[in-house]
Parts: sequence; C-alpha cells; structure tokens
Amino acid sequence: MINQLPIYACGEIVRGFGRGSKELGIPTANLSREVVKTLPDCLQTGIYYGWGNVDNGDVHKMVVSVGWNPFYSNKEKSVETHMMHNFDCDLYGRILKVCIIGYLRPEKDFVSLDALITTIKSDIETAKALLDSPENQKLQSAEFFKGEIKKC
Ligand code: ADP
Ligand code: RBF
Ligand code: MG
Repeated sequence: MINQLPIYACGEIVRGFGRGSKELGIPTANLSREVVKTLPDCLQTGIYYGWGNVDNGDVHKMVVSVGWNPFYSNKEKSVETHMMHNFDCDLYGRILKVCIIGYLRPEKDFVSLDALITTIKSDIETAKALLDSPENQKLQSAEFFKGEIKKC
C-alpha cells in the first residue's frame, strides 16, 4: 500500500451529514460516491495526509479520512478532506483535487466525541509537520494542481 502513494484524486465537493462543521468543528469536503468508487483498492481505509486545492486555487495542507467512520457507523464509504485553510464561503459544487501522500493511522471508534476531536486535532498537527519535509513540499507544486479542472 505505502509504496503506491502518492494517489491523486479529484471531483465535485458533495454534501454529507453536515457533522464535520457542526459536531466536530472540523469541516471535511466530501467526494461523491462515484469518485470514491474509482479510487484504487490499495487506498485502504484510514487517515492520510497530503495536499489539496479547490478550483485550481492555492494548494493547502490537508488530512483525509477514508472509510466508514466507525464512531458514526456510516453505511457508505466516504473520502473526506479537511483543508488546513480558512475558506470564506462553502465549497459545495466546486472541484477538489487531492494528492494523498502518506498514511497516518487506521480509523478507530472512540468512547466520546471529545476523544475523536482530540485525535483529529493531533492528526492535523502531525500532518502539518510531515508536510514540511523537502520531499513532501515538492508535491505541493505538482502539475496536477494546475491542470484542467474536470470531474474526474
Ligand atoms: P458535509 O457533511 O456536507 O461534508 P461538513 O460539516 O463536513 O459537511 O462541512 C464540509 C463543508 O464545509 C465543505 O463541503 C465545504 O463546503 C466547507 N468547508 C469550509 N472550510 C473547509 C475546510 N477548511 N476544509 C474542508 N471543507 C471546508
Ligand atoms: N471518524 C471515525 O469514526 N474514526 C476516526 O478515527 C476518524 N478519524 C478522522 C481523522 C481525520 C483527520 C478526519 C478529517 C476525520 C476523521 N474521522 C474519523 C471522520 C469524522 O468522523 C467525519 O469527518 C465526521 O463525522 C464528519 O463527516
Ligand atoms: Mg464532510
């Protein structure tokens, strides 16, 4: 799995349950089930870090959750990206591109919402530090983020 990374994905940002912002205070831009289905099997469920942009804009650090969110027992697999950037408006319908570089940990269940939030905040700090390495920095300027915007 690890040696198949980075994986590039892109697609329209769709609506989920709305819990990321309201319950966790950590919004995640969700990709559609059609795009999720096209991702390679080697992208096993879990929490990853990488780079992302919206409508070919600036490329930001991101963390992405791939799977069924065991804390919520979701019925459908989701791929949800939290961008480390404050956007002024919502992003529904816009095109998200992500370059998934590294694996952080498996998805877990938690005893409380607070425990989930604390772990996600720790993932974000870990990701920020890892993305500062010269090797990971190179991928921030990948041609992929500048190329044609299409629903792929
Ligand atoms: P949903 O369940 O519909 O995905 P969330 O509560 O997870 O809703 O919030 C995600 C939405 O918040 C995104 O689709 C996007 O429109 C918006 N958003 C604002 N800032 C960010 C960010 N930094 N990262 C990801 N999404 C963001
Ligand atoms: N959901 C889980 O049920 N277990 C997890 O371990 C988990 N880790 C996450 C880590 C990150 C970095 C992010 C962005 C999300 C994670 N989620 C996890 C998903 C979270 O439950 C989901 O984003 C919200 O429910 C909003 O859809
Ligand atoms: Mg979301």
